[in-house]
Amino acid sequence: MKSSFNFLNLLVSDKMIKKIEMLNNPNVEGFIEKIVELCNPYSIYLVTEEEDKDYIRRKAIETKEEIPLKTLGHTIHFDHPLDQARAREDTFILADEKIPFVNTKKREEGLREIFSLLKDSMKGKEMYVGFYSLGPKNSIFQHLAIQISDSPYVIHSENILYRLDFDDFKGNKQFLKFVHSKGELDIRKRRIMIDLKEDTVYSVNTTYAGNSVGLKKLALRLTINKAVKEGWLSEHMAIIGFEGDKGTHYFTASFPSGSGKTSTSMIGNLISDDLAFIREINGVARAVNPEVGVFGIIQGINSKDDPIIWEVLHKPNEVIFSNVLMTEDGSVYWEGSDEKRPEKGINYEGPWSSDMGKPASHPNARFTVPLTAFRNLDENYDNPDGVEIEGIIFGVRDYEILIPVVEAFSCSHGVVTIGASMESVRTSAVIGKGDEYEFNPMAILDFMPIRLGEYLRNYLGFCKKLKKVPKIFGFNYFLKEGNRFLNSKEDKKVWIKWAVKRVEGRVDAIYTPIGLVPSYEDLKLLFIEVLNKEYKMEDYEKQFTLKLDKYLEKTERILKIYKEIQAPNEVITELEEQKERIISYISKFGRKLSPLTFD
Ligand code: SPV
Ligand code: MN
Repeated sequence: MKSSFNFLNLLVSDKMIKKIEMLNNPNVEGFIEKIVELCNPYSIYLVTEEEDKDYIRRKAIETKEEIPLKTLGHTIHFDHPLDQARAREDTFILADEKIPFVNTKKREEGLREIFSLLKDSMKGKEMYVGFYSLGPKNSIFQHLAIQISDSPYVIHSENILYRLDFDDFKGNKQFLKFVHSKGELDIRKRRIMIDLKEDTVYSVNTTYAGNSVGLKKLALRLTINKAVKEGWLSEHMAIIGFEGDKGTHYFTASFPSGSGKTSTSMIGNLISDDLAFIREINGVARAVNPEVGVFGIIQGINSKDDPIIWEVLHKPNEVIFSNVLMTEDGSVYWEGSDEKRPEKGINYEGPWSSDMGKPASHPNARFTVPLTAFRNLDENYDNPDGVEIEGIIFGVRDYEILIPVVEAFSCSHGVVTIGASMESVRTSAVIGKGDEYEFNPMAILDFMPIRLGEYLRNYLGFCKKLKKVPKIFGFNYFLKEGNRFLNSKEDKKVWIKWAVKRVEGRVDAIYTPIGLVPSYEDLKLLFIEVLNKEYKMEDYEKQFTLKLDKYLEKTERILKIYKEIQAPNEVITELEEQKERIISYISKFGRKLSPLTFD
């Protein structure tokens, strides 16, 4: 059969033509044609099978987007100094109405702007077209996606992070579309336009993966929109299996970027470190990882605290390091590593030496690796049916208020007063000022493409569909007294153990106005069991004293936000009830409530 595919004046091999004809998918042809016409590349290369991955690895090196390092499979990539993190201000949801907390731009205007920036952007360059599956193949969770880019680094990252899947595009299938061009890397003209109407995202003048690798955070905007329409959840969450006395229990965990999600994922069996698709199947919440790789923060990774990641980053294996220091002998160094700090090297700003008094690597420097490199990978990581979720963790970076662990009274109490009430200190994963508290419900606000109230309505509706409801926990690893953290890094293992025991029904909890908290006696035993450490009563008291006045202020702050945006009644009611409970406790016990006086 003759294809109607119109190659214009493009250099395309017969092999590529055959591939396209084989698909017999007019949507795919139409999409590629449209982008060819817009971006005007010199040639086109379809990434559809294993051998194409080799081609892309070679191209990444030939174009100097990546530099090979001395360990086999390791390369380094540098992003522009002003392009080291997600660019919130340059990222727009195309919508004709204003939406609170969403950076919108009128659709026509946004499309006009991005098309003019993409016009002829690939002139003289090769255009790569990658075909992927978000989520396992042969699965109800699956979404197909195509990434077009002129950057071998971007396609290389996609090849590591996602499942290559060409065959599933056969016929008239729908798919998500991502168009990226490095353009001139003129950061002033960096734009990311998200078109929910056409399930398409355009990105230009950037290479930082959070802005350019479509299937990661750009796809998240599209899938949140789909999930809310279709009654499932697309979340910024890790998926982890924790061992209990009665076998493995799977949890999802949502933390704002740079606030403990990856380290939490390493405590159990890894399925996902960043994203989750969750569906109700026969009354049970089941989840899959849309990805098969990790794009993780490297700063602070050391052999003692992070032995698994350390191993992944030091053995011969496919790794793209980005924005770390490259040394003369072809190895890398990052801040917080326990290797000796080199005297000099090259980083994303050019030559670096220790006497410059600057960090050797960027705080948002990253590594890109396949999941299969991790020795704690869970056997179900690619299971088309997903895994049953029994616990949900919402964690924040809060130095002042929240206690280390609390369990919600119910699904809606947890969703509203823990997940939807998250306030967390901003980290270097987003361009801009650090160290400010931000309202960040479900750690997903940066990716919210629709009204937050609609998103929460769907979440609460999801709770109601479940016959087996996961327990919801709030975590905070970052509580301080003055400048000192009240917990050590490894204490999180104890909070997790407690949560697992709660899921198994093997431990009691104490009622407080904000939720259920662990007793001193139980934690004392768990500290011995998990860390072989003595847990002092005075530490418990410091960590778990409820600052009721602060909790009240927080509840009022959040309530105000949700009243202003006319959130669903259930959201308002949960918060008002929480407020009343806190007020009544303050009148009985005062502004602070020591856990030792808990009943
Ligand atoms: C995050 O910042 O949440 C990440 C990395 O997972 S990025 O791809 O930049 O979003
Ligand atoms: Mn993330």
